[in-house]
Amino acid sequence: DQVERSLVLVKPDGYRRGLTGEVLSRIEAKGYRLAALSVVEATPEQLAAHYAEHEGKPFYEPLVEFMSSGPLVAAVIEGHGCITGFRTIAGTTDPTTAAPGSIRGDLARDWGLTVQQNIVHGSDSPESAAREIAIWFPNGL
Ligand code: DAT
Ligand code: MG
Repeated sequence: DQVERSLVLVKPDGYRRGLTGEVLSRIEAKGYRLAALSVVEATPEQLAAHYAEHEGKPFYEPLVEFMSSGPLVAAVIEGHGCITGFRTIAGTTDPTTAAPGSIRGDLARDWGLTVQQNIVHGSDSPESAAREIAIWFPNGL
């Protein structure tokens, strides 16, 4: 299996709701390998770096606050096409319209908050994956 790596987060809502196993199970069932796995409380520096592209947007501050609201799980997954593949099994950003069968479509909903609590993050490109893996696994894999 040609190695492509993606950075996956089980966000604080997913961790709090006990959905970490469900998310990891779907990743493994799809055929991707877990290369690294960690439960962490995100630092402000990590979140500023991770979400730099969203700084200044109306949901940025609530997003960082939400991501600081409890432990999250950081994972590096491996497998051919896993960057696009994970985003496909995650579903689209808005959980209300995310497809049934996807993580967000099956397990998340809109809570009427400024920020979407949509259980998971997945890198959106090889460049993002490399950048994000360095943020969450600064000591390497
Ligand atoms: P994704 O997580 O699908 O890659 P993104 O990178 O555009 O989406 O945004 C990062 C997170 O910010 C997303 O998971 C939830 C939140 N978010 C994005 N757009 C939003 C919006 N319009 N309203 C509320 N929250 C939003
Ligand atoms: Mg994104």
